[in-house]
Amino acid sequence: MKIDILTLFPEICRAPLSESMMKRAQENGIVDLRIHNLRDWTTDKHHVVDDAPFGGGQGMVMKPEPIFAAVEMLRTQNSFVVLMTPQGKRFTQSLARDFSRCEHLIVICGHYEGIDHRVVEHFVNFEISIGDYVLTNGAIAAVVIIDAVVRLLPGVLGHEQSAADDTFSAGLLEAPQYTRPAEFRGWKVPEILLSGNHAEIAAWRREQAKKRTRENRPDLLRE
Ligand code: JF5
Repeated sequence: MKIDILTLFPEICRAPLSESMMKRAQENGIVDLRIHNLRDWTTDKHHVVDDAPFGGGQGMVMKPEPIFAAVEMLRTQNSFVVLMTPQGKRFTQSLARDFSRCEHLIVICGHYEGIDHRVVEHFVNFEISIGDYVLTNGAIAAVVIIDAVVRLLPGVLGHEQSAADDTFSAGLLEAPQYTRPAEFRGWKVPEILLSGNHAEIAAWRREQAKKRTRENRPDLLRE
C-alpha cells in the first residue's frame, strides 16, 4: 500500500510514523509512506497557504491551489483521497478495514478554520473525523487513522491482531487483564483467573466485558 500525507506540519507525523510497527511495515516494504509539505506546492514568493474566509468570520482558510497541485501530481487511477476534518464521518474499525484494502491513500490534513470547500467538492472521496473534538491540526488525526489501517495490512502483525479486532467488531469491550504479581500492595488478582478452568475463565470474561461495555460504552449495546 502507498500512503501520501499532505500537511503543513510534516514534523508532527514524522516521529510517530517512524517507530515500532510503522517502522517495520515500511522496512518490510508493506507500506510506502511519504509525508509531504503542502507549502512545496505554492508558487508565490511568500509560499502563502491560507487566506481570510469569503463572507467574513474568524480565522483563515486553506487555499485550494497548493492542494489541487499536490493531489494532481500524486494521484493515479487507484488513489483514494481522504480529508481529516472534524466535519467528517466518524472513523471506526470497520472503516480502517475498508481503507486497508486501498492500493493508494492520499491523506489531506486540514488546519485553521478549514479548507476551501472546492477541494472537498472536486476530489476528496471521504471526509474523516477521529472523534467529536477539535484539534489544532489534522496531521495528529492522520497519524491515528494511518496507524489503525497499517496494522491491518497482511504481514504487519501476527495472529495476535485478529482476535482483538473481532471482539471489537462484535460490539463488546475487552475484559480486564492482569499479570504477575498475583498480589500487589494487598490487591489480589481475581481468583478465577488463577484456577486454570478455561470454561469458567471465558464465562467470567464475557460477564466482565458486558459490565464494562454497559458502564463505559452503552451506545455499543443499543446499536
Ligand atoms: C482540523 C479544520 C481540520 O480537528 C481535527 C479533527 C478532529 N477529528 N478528526 C479530525 O482536525 C483538524 C481543524 C479544523 C480542519
